[in-house]
Amino acid sequence: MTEQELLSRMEKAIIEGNKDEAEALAREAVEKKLDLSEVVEKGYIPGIQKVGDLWEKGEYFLPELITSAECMKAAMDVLQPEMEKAQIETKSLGKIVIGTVEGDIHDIGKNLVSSMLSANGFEVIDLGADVKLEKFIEKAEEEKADCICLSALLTTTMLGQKKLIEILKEKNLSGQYKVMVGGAPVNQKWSDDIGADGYAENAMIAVQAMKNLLTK
Ligand code: B12
Repeated sequence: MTEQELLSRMEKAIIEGNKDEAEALAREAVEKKLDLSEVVEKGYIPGIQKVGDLWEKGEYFLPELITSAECMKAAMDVLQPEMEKAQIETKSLGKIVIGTVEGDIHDIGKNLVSSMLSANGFEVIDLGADVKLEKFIEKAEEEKADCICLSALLTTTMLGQKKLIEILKEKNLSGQYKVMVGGAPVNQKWSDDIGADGYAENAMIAVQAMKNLLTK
């Protein structure tokens, strides 16, 4: 199978909700020593994006979404440890606390950002999804983190990103931690309006944006 065929089958496995296939293809990519970041970016992500489109068109319903999300997770469970192993032992580029804000259980995109950052030399503390705003700050304090990364996929939970920046101000902690925001409804304008330090539209761009942010 060529690399291109493998990538197309990955996309198809996510769209069709074939968990065994999604997982087996991830193992195959590892065995073939492919560039795993590229595999995620060009194989699995287009799959879940297609699922999103089908849902928006009303062709897919919640059960399909959940199944596809599970497939994505199964593939990432294989790929993430390998991506971390492959990372050359270097000094950590910075400590990041990441999570999806409270009220929001979407974690596929956040997991990708988390994997990419950790595969590229950042130390990542992933708090999961539906994380209380205070918890982000507590963890950042405890770990002496450099940056707090907030994911939000709902227009309602985006407000949590704004709120966290306000809480940091109230606690006189602005400046102590950089704040990076992301998620499908988030954009550069929103990031600027709420006073975040950084925004990235996808996981690959997030790595570069984080490097720029923490070396400024
Ligand atoms: C999969 C999915 C689900 C799955 C989530 C599974 C999981 N474990 O995550 C399930 C089925 C559980 C789900 C549930 C719901 N969902 Co939903 N879901 C989606 C869907 C189809 C895809 C999201 C996704 O994973 N995309 C793929 C990833 C790779 O992309 P991403 O998340 O955008 O992440 C990338 C970037 O945004 C960025 N990024 C993400 N986070 C961060 C963070 C930082 C710091 C940075 C820098 C970058 C970054 O990098 C990522 C990787 O490249 C979207 C549709 C869409 N088009 O987005 C709807 C969508 C987000 N869901 C929606 C809704 C309404 C819901 C529900 C309320 C449905 C319901 N009625 O119950 C519930 C939410 C419950 C809750 N409280 O959270 C709406 C939101 C509408 C809105 N405007 O608020 C959407 C847009 C669908 C729609 N068009 O109606 N959902």
